[in-house]
Amino acid sequence: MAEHQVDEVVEFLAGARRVAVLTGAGISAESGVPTFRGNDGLWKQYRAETLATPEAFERDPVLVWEWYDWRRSLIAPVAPNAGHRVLAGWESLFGDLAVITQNVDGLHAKAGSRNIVELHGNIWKLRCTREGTVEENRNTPLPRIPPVCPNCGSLFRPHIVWFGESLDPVVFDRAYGLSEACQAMFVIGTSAVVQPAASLPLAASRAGAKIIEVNIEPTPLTPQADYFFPGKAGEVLPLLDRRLRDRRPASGRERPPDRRA
Ligand code: BV8
Repeated sequence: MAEHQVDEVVEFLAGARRVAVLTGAGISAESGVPTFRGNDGLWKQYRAETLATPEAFERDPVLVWEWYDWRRSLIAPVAPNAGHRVLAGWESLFGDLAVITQNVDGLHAKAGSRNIVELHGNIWKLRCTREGTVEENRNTPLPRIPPVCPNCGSLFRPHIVWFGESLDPVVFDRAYGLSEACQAMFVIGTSAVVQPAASLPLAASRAGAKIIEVNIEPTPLTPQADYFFPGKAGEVLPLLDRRLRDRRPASGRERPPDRRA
């Protein structure tokens, strides 16, 4: 990582208070969770985009549930990694930090983050396809596939946003508001392809925020990022964290001039 870039970012963040972090599957890769587009993203030769759709569920709910049950059994035993833990610690360091995640694995919460926006839902939540009621269920494996609603006997579906489905407008509006209000946005471990999540860094940049991207390889967003740190999230974030803590007291007592004062 270019030392002068680290210095600049640490200097800028030393006085920043409102920080947003957009994460994708890459931040969970070092915990052993398969990414979507990486070579490990396949299940029984199916691509995620073909299984994570209402059409696939309509066609074969057992197949789709077998896939989610496989992912749940994979995610249940894994622990958050250093990348997740640094972000959890930054909630007190910055005073006003929000994690906006595309991940459904729940690892940010498991690491201790509290201010989380789950754009695409959560794999530990089931929703009744008839009543719309949502319940938490952490059974792995699921005792019955497909799981059904104990109240009305209708199919449960994962409480997850599938391709072709709109995000919950309340959730997306919150994410958009945080993106427009932040002074800096970290974009970590995402291929920055899936919409509308990939539009959030552009909204933040348009509103004057610094975009700091962390990824093992460049993405379509990299040309618009102010800083690009090539590397694994679980290695880059602890390094930035150490430098930041050397430079600044906890929870932003030092305030920079607010550009929207
Ligand atoms: C919608 C839940 C209204 C499911 C998910 C405009 C143009 C083109 C297409 C569209 C468009 N608008 C809408 C669409 C359609 C679609 C879309 O964007 N398609 C893509 C494929 C082009 N969007 C939708 O359908 C959205 N709904 O827009 O509704 C509408 C509908 C139709 C048409 C118009 C409007 C709903 C999208 C949400 C779908 N659900 N997840 C589940 O999990 O089961 S999306 C899912 O895929 C993830 O949540 C995530 O968002 C995405 C995967 O991306 P990443 O997380 O970035 O993961 P990926 O594997 O791709 O990349 C990992 C990255 O990490 C890589 O860059 C890698 O280099 C890096 N990395 C790896 N290891 C590390 C690392 N980085 C750092 N450290 C490491 N160790």
